[in-house]
Amino acid sequence: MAAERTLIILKPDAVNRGLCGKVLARFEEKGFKIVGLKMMWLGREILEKHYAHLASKPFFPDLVGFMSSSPVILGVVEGRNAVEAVRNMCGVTDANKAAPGTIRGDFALSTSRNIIHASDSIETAKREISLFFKDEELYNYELNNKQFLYAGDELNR
Ligand code: FUP
Repeated sequence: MAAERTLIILKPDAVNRGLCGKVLARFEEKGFKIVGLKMMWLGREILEKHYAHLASKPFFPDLVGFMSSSPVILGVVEGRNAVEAVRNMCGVTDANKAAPGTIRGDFALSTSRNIIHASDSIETAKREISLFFKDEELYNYELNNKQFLYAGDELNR
């Protein structure tokens, strides 16, 4: 199986509202493997790189201010179709419109205080993971439950 990896950031609202455990549990319960996890207090410089594509948006100053207002938890999640599946688990950007059952739909009301960031493509995931994690902070290990998570044909491609 060509397992994908994707970056998640549990934003300051998740940390300050005490929701990080619940959010991480969803990825574990789904069957994804956490291959990197750490807390960081992000500064303006790294946030301006991470959100470079949004630099011209009117909400950009608030976004950077919010994301640097407290420590965040960064994770790398691995599994089949991880990029798309994790995005689907997060729900749409405006948490008020996010479907019940999604992380944003269940835990937030706002377009900006929306609990979690997740990479939006395989290319973006590679760039974002390398922005926040050194190679030695990511772990290759086997979960002994693969045959209960994936069918044989899914394991072999
Ligand atoms: P998403 O991929 O769902 O995180 O959404 P975007 O990349 O479009 O936006 C990134 C972040 O910018 C959002 F998570 C929150 C912030 N944002 C706002 O604050 N206001 C907006 O209108 C849109 C995005």
